[in-house]
Amino acid sequence: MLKKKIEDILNAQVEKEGYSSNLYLAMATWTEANGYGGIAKWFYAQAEEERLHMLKFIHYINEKGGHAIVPVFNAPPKDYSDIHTMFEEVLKHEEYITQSINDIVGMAIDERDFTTQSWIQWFVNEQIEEEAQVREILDKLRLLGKENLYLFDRDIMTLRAANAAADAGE
Ligand code: OFO
Repeated sequence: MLKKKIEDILNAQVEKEGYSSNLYLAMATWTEANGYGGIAKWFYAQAEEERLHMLKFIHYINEKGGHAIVPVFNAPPKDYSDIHTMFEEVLKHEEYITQSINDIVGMAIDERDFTTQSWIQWFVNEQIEEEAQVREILDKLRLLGKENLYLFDRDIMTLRAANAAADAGE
């Protein structure tokens, strides 16, 4: 059985993961509508991943005897100035998510909830990878400059596939 405090912080994370999914979906549709089909694919895939993260939290809360709540989500921004700024916002958002995952770890330790502490480690590692991937994208964007995004748009999914293969130890 989850302590109420733990159930509440996990439910707050359900909202954050769902908002992340909607944020990346908004970025996907903006990039698709503005001619960046490759970058849009990256964001659609990312939106899907975040939805799976949300579901992981929902299932864990329910399996542990709590009640996962589907919250109201704030609408993400619909317009973005450019691709560089967009990925800077992604990094800022992921850093915020990392902080909230760390807060869950901290509370699980304080409450001596060793099951949640162990379960949440998957997300601790996931955040390391997600932040690293976005930093890599930002490094590439800095190298390319603002005008030259054709190749980046073509290659961004290759970068994602390479990261996935590295994670799988291929
Ligand atoms: Fe962006 O990662 Fe979920 O947790």
